[in-house]
Amino acid sequence: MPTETLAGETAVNDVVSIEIDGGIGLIALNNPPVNAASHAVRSGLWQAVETLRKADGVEVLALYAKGRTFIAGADIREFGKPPADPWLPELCNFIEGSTLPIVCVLHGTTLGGGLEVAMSCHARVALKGTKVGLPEVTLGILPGAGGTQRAPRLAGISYALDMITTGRQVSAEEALEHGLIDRITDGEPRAVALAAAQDLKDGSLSQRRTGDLVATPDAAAIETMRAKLARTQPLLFSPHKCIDAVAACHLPILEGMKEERRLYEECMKSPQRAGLIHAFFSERAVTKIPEASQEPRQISSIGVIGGGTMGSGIATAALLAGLPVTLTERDEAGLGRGVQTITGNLEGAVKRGKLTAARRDEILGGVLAGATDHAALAGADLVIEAVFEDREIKKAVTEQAEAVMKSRAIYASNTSTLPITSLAQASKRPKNFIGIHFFSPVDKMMLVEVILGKRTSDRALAMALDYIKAIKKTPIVVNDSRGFYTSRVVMTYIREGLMMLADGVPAAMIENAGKMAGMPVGPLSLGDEVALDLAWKIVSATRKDLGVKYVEGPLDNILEEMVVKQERFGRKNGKGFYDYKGKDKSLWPGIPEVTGQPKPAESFNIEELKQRLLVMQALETARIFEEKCLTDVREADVGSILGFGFAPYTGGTLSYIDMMGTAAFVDLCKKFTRKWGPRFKPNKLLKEMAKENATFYGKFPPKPEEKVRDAA
Ligand code: 3H9
Repeated sequence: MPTETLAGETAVNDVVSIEIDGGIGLIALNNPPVNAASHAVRSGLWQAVETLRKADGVEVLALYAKGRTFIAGADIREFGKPPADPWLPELCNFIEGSTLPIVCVLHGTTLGGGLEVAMSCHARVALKGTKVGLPEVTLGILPGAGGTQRAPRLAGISYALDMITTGRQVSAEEALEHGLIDRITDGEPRAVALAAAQDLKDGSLSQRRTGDLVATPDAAAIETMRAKLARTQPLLFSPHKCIDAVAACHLPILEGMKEERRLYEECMKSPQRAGLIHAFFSERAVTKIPEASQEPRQISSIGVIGGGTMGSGIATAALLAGLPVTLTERDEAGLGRGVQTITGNLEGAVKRGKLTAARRDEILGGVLAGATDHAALAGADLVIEAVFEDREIKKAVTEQAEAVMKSRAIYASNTSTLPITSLAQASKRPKNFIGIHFFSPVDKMMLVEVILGKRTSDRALAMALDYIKAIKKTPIVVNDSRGFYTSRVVMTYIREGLMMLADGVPAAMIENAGKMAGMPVGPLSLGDEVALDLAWKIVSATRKDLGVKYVEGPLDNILEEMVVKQERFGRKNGKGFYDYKGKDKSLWPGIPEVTGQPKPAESFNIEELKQRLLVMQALETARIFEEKCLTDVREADVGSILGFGFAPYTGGTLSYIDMMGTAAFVDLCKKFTRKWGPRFKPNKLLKEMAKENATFYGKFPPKPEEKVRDAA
């Protein structure tokens, strides 16, 4: 093809274009939002290389992407559809086999198939700030376009194994250090592509074709990783397949890729893949907040009452999102502690590169204000209360704050359990009263549970959602009830752990069962994190509120003994079910003094213990759904994974039931009811669904436009 015809940008198809500039063939991708390697990208890219290869005078090719990122992976939306040529692995091999050298320019988050395309190019340049990763394992699959063969060749087996089995994103600097990329530079992708291609042409940037490289054998790294995953993730399917695939990298690359493909197909068939990909899309769906039909609303300043760990975390999140914050505390000492915690949080953000030192100084120089008088909250559009979980204290601060707040400002309680409608009784403007439940630690936990009281208005909800969007967290919206959704389910997990203790299950076995079931921590450990005295307070408040209706159980005795008699409150005072020494912890040897001597481990079936822990949480979710506290099946799933780490491979609590089949789930509940007690009784909704052979997603299809809904 004559060069002149390619002067300026020429479209190959809707998402790929080419141009020729001084002997350099430029290929640009433009497939928003994340340049996923869809069929159009793959075929366009193939055609682009083919065309430029034949063009007169082109000596070197450079590939870059427009928009926010280079390719962020294969197009997950195409999974499950019939394969369309070229497949990504074929494309990668085609790129690698190109006689004309190809350099690519990475920016944004170059992930999965995107990094695989990059690794098949002959040199890789990244813009400053780029992150790269092979996150396939988080979707229940493995890098299936040569990633398991090329990463070890470029970066060594040990490092590749770590990246592939964790799915973590690494900085460009780290990628450079390990040889995954060849250079980091500043600039616009197109200009950098031109310059890099020029350097490739004149030899100042060297080619590294992965097919020519050999991964240094490292059997020890492979065996160490196998042993580690057998211990930490025995239940997950794809991490083990990732190791098998990397282990094939001693073969010639095309042979290794055949093995990779075989293992990839196995992962694609696994129900865990379905669960994890379902969770990926649900999470994004619940984050979407439709433009409300309400009047324009804007939150330009936040008030936070209470400078404890939660209050300081909430204040930090708002400050990092650019919102001015006024923090109030009851006295100077409390305020000082709060400001100190926030300052520490900001320091951490500077260290992690999330905040500039100059902005930190600005924040501490006035964007953050502190006061011991609630009058300081007069200018806030949204005030979030994060004081003790105590009705009387909450009532008093509500009254004091409302006395000075703007009439249309929103008041939110960060309660984790107390019903919002009852807390709103202290408010003169219950329409503007809402629950915004954060999780600890606030900076790490992405979920925020928004709770609607009986009289909460749509405007208050819309304001709360706007604010959560501003601080880049994922909201779920639930109707009012004791413990709402997440705390209520978390408590059942902890409670099941305590019930197992009462049944005589050895504590270590309970903890292992939790982790082996896919929970991030065992139930006793979680009890310690949540704080046993808080759990005891909640139990006592529930008992007081429910009066004669409250049914006492072994849980009350264990908690009372631990908290009241032994003063073991959990991690916060260094002793709970575990003894804590700095970062180390070990199970407290005195547990049998509280619960009685455990039975031998052989008396229990570990599979059944694992099921008990998951079934109990899923069952409680089904109850909450029946009570209409939860109304969106996706919010149930996302809330369970992001809020309390419910075994992510299941897709979430309701997907767990759907995947098992409602009838099988109900049968299991009945079996557990006979064996372990009435807390496992399936609810009416589940029994009906079992009869109809219905699934949650089939019977209650999610409607995205209902996110902002009438609270009445
Ligand atoms: C893979 O590569 C397999 C290969 O090894 C082998 C193949 C043979 N596909 O998260 P956001 C959508 S597996 C399709 O809100 P952010 C997402 O749904 C893939 N769509 O933005 C959303 O759409 P919508 C390995 C995708 O800035 C929109 O983009 N790669 C994909 O917070 C914005 O997403 C991964 O696992 C995709 N691959 O975060 C990366 N990715 O607006 C997965 C995103 O309609 N992606 N979308 O809801 C991510 O981690 C984040 O999306 C990313 C951006 C960090 C890229």
